[in-house]
This record gives sequence, C-alpha cells and structure tokens, in this order.
Amino acid sequence: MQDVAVTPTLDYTSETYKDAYSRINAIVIEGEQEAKDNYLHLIQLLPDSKDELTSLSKMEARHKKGFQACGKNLSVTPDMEFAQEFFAELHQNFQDALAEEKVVTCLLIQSLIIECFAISAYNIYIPVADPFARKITEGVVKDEYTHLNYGEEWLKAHFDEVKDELEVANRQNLPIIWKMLNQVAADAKILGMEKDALVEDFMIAYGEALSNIGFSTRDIMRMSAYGLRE
Ligand code: Y39
Ligand code: FE
Ligand code: FE
Ligand code: FE
Repeated sequence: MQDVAVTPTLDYTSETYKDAYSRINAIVIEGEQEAKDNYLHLIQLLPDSKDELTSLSKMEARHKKGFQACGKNLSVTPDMEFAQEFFAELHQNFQDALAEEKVVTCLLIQSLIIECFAISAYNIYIPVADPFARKITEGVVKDEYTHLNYGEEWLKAHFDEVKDELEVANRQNLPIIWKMLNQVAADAKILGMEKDALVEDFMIAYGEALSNIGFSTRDIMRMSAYGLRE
C-alpha cells in the first residue's frame, strides 16, 4: 500500500470533536475579544488613527459573535477559563507595552503576531470546518488581512525608527506563539488541522509581513523561526 494523504471524515457531532472544539472555539472567541480590546487600547498611543482603530475593533467584536454562533451551532460550550489562561502571557506583554507606551511592541503583538496566528489558523480551518463555521470563517479571514495590513503600513512608514524595537519584541513574543500552538496541537488535529500546516502558514504570513515592513530575507529567516526549536 502506498502512503497517501487521506482526509479523514470528521464527525462534527462526536463527543471527541465537541470536546476539542470547546477549547479551540474558546480560544478564538477570547482572541477576538482581546483583539477588540487591544485595538481600542491602541487609540491611547495612536490618537490620529482613532477612526481606523475603532473600525478594526468593531470588526473584532463581530468576529467574536460569529464564532460564538459556531459553538452554539454545534451545541458546544466554550471553555473560556482555558482560553483566558491560554492568552495570559501575551495579554500581559501587551498590557506592559501599553503602560510603557511602546506602540511598536503593541503593534507587533496584536497586528503582526496575533493576526498572522489568526490568518494561518482560519485558512487551515476553512476546508475542514462544518458548513456553518466555514461560511463565518471565510468572512472573518478577509478582515484579518485588513488588520495585518494596518500594522504593516504603520511600521513600514517608520521602519528606521522601529526596527530595533521590533527585533526585541519579536524575541520576547514569538516563542510564546510556538508554546501556544503546542498547547493546542492535539485539539487542532482532532478538528482536522495539522500542526505542520499551521506552522508553515504562520511562517509564510509573518515572513511576508516582515518583508512588507522592510526587513531583509536574512532578517526574516532569523526572526520568523525564533523560538520554534528550543
Ligand atoms: O485578530 C484576531 O482576530 C485574532 C484574535 C484572533 C486570534 C485567534 C487565535 C486563533 C488561534 C487558534 C489556534 C488554533 C490551532
Ligand atoms: Fe484588556
Ligand atoms: Fe478577528
Ligand atoms: Fe484581527
């Protein structure tokens, strides 16, 4: 027999699927809530972007509602306590950066790292999602590119002044993303999402973002794999 890739049939109503979904769905709902808060907090540091940030924040609020509907549709209760713990470290780093008025670090955490995490997860999820969640997620992922673009454009416009802080913030925060991914890899697999595919998609999105901002290929290689293999 040849070793060919087989798409397993997913039973969206099985207890195994619903148990894994209770954590992944919660992560996504919590992530959308925190993204909504983060864009509103950013107005303090970027008052000129008030209207744009308000609009991004409203999109995140809509995403949260959409994913809550996805859980309800499958009769799943999201495990929000798990999700809050899942985001705790990144949440704290964003709060610390905000308090120190480190706008570059805040943008790296929310608009680059978290948006790329969302983009990779949603793109990998869409082909294996139930039909209801697929429709919702297809709409959401389009918005996430807009959010990523907001961060890219701002950082690109200030590249010379922000380069060093981006490097430091990357070293501080990217390893957290790899840890988070490892924590949910088993649950993601039950939903039909492979860790390798998630890592690959993240690296593509993040590498493209760093390139758009102005980093060289050498910098991108070094930065995007930081903390992946400890
Ligand atoms: O900007 C956004 O909308 C991002 C907050 C949402 C993050 C979603 C986090 C997804 C991680 C899922 C991991 C599944 C393996
Ligand atoms: Fe908050
Ligand atoms: Fe979102
Ligand atoms: Fe977003």
